[in-house]
Amino acid sequence: MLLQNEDVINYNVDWLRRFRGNSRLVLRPKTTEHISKILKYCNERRLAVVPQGGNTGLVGGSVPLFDEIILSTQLMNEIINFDCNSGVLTCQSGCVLENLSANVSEHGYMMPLDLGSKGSCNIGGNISTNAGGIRLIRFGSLHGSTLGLEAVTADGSVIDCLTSMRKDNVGYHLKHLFIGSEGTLGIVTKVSILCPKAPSSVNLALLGCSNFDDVLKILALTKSNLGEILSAFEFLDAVSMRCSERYLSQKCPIQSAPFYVLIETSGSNDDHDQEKLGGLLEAVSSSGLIVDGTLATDLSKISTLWKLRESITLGLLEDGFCYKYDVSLPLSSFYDIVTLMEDKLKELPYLKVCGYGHVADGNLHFNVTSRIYDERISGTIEKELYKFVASAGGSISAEHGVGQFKRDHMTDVKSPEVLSLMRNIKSIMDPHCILNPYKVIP
Ligand code: FAD
Ligand code: S2G
Ligand code: ZN
Repeated sequence: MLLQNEDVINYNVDWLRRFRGNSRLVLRPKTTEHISKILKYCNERRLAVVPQGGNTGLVGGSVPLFDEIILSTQLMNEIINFDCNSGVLTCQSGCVLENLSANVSEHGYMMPLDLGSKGSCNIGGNISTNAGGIRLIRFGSLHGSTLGLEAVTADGSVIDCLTSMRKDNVGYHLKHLFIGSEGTLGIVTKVSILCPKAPSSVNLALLGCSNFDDVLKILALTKSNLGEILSAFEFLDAVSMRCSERYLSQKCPIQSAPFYVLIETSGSNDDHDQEKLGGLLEAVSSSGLIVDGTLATDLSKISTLWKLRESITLGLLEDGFCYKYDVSLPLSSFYDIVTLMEDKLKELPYLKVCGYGHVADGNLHFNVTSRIYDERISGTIEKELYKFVASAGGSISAEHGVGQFKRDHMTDVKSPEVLSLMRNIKSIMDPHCILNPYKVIP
């Protein structure tokens, strides 16, 4: 469709309002065949294409830089099959994650990932970014739960790696090329995902701690005490919690603390799970690791507590501009970057510095906000943060990908041999570089 003004923004600007393209053309195919024909046509004429799912990506990967054609999977939202015996869901890539969750839960199953963007993100986008989310600690990454997929490469070839089998050791495992490649190697059109049975018993504890070391001690006790029933372990600092409270106009139900931890259990026996969780809560409070805590056992209270974690992202945007960094760090220096950056930024007009995220995965979401974009703030963060991550042996992108935002840091973190192999793979699969140009590969 040719974009009228009000649509231009929706498709050309990323979710953070940080990156803006200038495309006047969005194509919204419904089938694999449509995509195959579109890409064949574009490839022959060297027309660049940006694949777009829910446009909730946070590294500018889903929007054009110039006038690349936007290929939206919005209309590819058909559920092809759900096998109630195996829990394998087969669907088109434009299905919205939340709709898939609702669908599989009717059969007593759940999706193996849960993100705050579930209301808009597509499963094709999740796979293309190898999205993590709050349940990675329990269900692993999409490289494991994606059994197969179908994708279309730049010349229009349909690569059928779709399977509902858990084991398929025949030839190269090509699906992994498309998982996390952010639309630069092909457009994912269908996926088959292994869904776990939905738990009959869910509990969520919210604990307040006086320092980050206690968060780590609670994490260690949680892993040894809860074992297989642990399904999420998230942390947020006081600034993040206040930000969510303000956004939601909802008070945190426990007394203020410098740090908070959310611990979720998912199992099949309430008594067993609550006994284990009770043992853990007893252990952490008798060791003086918490200042306060509350336990939610009914779904509505559980959802209210999760909202405090999920609303941070939206709350931060209310400040104006959000400098968002998603990094992996060793737990030994995990939160140091927040205190370091507070000091480095103290002379500049920042509003907030905060840290939250999937601490059990070693994944920190570091954010700074200011009224308007300030190059001095961005420059200070870029200079200090990447140096800190490199010196700590971390990763400059834990789950959000590279997109255009982190592309120019690739030469700092990937060896010339790794980058050259990436370029060779790209040149075989997309020799005319029409797929999501200017992203991921510097
Ligand atoms: P888009 O943003 O549309 O695209 C993302 C990338 O994938 C782009 O490079 C695009 O070109 C490519 N792409 C999209 N569809 C296809 C396709 N079919 N074939 C090939 N390439 C494709 N991310 C996490 O990992 N964990 C979180 O916990 C998390 N929480 C979030 C919370 C909020 C409030 C928001 C706004 C975002 C969050 N994200 C999180 C980031 C984002 O939601 C994920 O990266 C998500 O996977 C993007 O899906 P999407 O459909 O919106 O993809
Ligand atoms: C999360 C979402 C985006 C952000 O909340 O887990 O992945 O960094 C993030 O706020
Ligand atoms: Zn996250």
